[in-house]
Amino acid sequence: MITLYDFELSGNCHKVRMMLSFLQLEYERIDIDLRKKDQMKAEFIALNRLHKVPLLVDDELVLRDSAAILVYLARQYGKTDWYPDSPAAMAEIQQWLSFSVNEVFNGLAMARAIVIFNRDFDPKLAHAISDSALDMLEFRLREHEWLALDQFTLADVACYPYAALVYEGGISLDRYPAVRAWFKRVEALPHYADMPGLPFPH
Ligand SMILES: N[C@@H](CCC(=O)N[C@@H](CS)C(=O)NCC(=O)O)C(=O)O
Repeated sequence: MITLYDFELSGNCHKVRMMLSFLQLEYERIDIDLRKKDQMKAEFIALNRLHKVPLLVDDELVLRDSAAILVYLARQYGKTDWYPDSPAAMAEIQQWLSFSVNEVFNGLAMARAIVIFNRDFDPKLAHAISDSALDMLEFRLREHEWLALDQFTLADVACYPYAALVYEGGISLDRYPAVRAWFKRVEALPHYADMPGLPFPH
């Protein structure tokens, strides 16, 4: 039995919701409303001392961190080609998982969080990191359909939500046609899941 501790407006949580939907896995959803500080309640801290969602529980296994959860779901429940065995392929995907928690989170996610959650973060810094993240995505996607390898992988799941939500942070994607075309490819996949703000309003 899978349980997801989830906040509807979180892009990190949405990576996991997308994955569960792609894999057509049933799960129980427990709402952790970050605006009400539910993540600081003792029951939740007992599960994740870092007080962050997403958190996934699968029987005895308790997992925090969206990237770790994506790896687990891909390998435990099929779609191994989304995280293949070859060391080179794993490392290529890992580059993008790292990019998703560095440039994407500190740039694209923060630019949005400043606007929609009133997050205390330097807007100039968030926009500067966003620019370099979007340049990197555009550079890759000008010549390739997907972020890692020649196929859809966990790299795309990990980077899509905050990239496609960044317009909510007041950042225009007009200069990034290859990124917008990639959004369309992700959004056309079977069992793609939406969330408030997604799919991207093309
Ligand atoms: N690297 C983690 C980051 C998780 C994270 O920052 N979660 C945010 C919501 S998007 C959170 O729960 N923040 C609440 C807090 O820090 O108290 C992941 O990818 O899951």
